[in-house]
Amino acid sequence: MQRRKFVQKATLASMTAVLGTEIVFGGMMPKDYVPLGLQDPDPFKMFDKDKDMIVLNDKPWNMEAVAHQLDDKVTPNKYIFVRNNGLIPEEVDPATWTLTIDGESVEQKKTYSLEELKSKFEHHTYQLVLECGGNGRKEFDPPTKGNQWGVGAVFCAEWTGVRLRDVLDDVGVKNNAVYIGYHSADDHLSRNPEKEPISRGAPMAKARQDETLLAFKMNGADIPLVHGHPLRLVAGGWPASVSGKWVERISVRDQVHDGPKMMGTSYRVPCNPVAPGEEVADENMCIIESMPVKSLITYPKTGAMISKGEKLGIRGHAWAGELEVDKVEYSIDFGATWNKCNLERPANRLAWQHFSAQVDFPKKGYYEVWSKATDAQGTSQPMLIPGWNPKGYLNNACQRIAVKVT
Ligand SMILES: Nc1nc2c(c(=O)[nH]1)N[C@H]1C(S)=C(S)[C@@H](COP(=O)(O)O)O[C@H]1N2
Ligand SMILES: [Mo]
Repeated sequence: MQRRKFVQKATLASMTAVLGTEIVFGGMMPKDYVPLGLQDPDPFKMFDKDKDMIVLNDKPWNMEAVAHQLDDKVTPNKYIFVRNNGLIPEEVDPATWTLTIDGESVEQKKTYSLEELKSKFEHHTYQLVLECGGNGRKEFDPPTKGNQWGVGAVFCAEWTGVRLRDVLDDVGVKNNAVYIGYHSADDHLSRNPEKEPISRGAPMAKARQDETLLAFKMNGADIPLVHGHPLRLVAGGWPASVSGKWVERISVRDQVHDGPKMMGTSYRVPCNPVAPGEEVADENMCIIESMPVKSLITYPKTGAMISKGEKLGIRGHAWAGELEVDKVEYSIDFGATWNKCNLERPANRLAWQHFSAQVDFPKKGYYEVWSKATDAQGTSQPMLIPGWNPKGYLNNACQRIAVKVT
């Protein structure tokens, strides 16, 4: 959130809330005055995040988790990465929030209050993996522009809401519908009200899946503001950019949605592999749909030390976009040989799956433990970096932790 704008619009009560104490002579403050105590925003406090999360950018706010913070089966808010393309909305009132369904392919446009959405349609709860398309970007060479995400722009939370499909059916969608696109309440960085920071979407088949929700709860509580309160589109297994936060309007389109971040190199990759650094013609770029198979060792933290003769228990999660993960293996010899991990079934479709193994080390010294998942179609993670692309998307390389046996 842009602190200055927040302060200018904020009431004394909300400033008091952020400061955690009363501004004693608050009524005497000049108009538009920014109290010193609010000039240096603490993103960890502001977003309720663990102080070991990594801040990648403050305009807009972007922060990610480190691998071992993602150890929980369902990710708690304090470890959930933050990705914003614009400015977090400041005035969000669930009591007056509405969602409009419009577009070329609706019978007629229709607006619902949040209360109507909640009372009219059945509620559903799913654990869903949301991973930024650019997660892992920092490993690409030559480097690509954008937030230099490590491995922590991913999480699996439990979302509760109504099915987008049920709402679309209530509105009435024409046969020529091909795509939905979301429109949200966040402002463009330029503050130009005519511009949207991001407006993406998905084909009708994805929009109509059981698990595609208009969510109003995350992990059993109101969605935190930074993650889309009071209403968020969630579409697990696809780049998290499809999951529009603060959604106010969904357009049912008779063509592929053409909002900001749908075109050019945004969330698109070469349809066929290219050489690193190569320029790719627009017509040879394809929109990212299902995310690729991936795994993450979340315990122990890299740099673990154990004594010779001890076994090391490792664990983590694996996910594969629209697909289930079939197996996870680990290697301690830089990928020369692999051993199978125990792998649990997902809590529901599009949730991540938990793996674990007991690892034996032959002698004292330095090791790396690598994990590799394989999806239900037999596709595995690449050991090192996958195909280069202009914006550094879809890095699903095997993750590694260092271990010292003493
Ligand atoms: N309205 C809106 N929705 C958005 C974004 C945004 O900037 N504005 N960012 C998208 C991107 S690129 C990602 S990766 C996810 C991040 O979700 P999170 O901040 O809850 O982790 O939100 C998506 N939805
Ligand atoms: Mo993203």
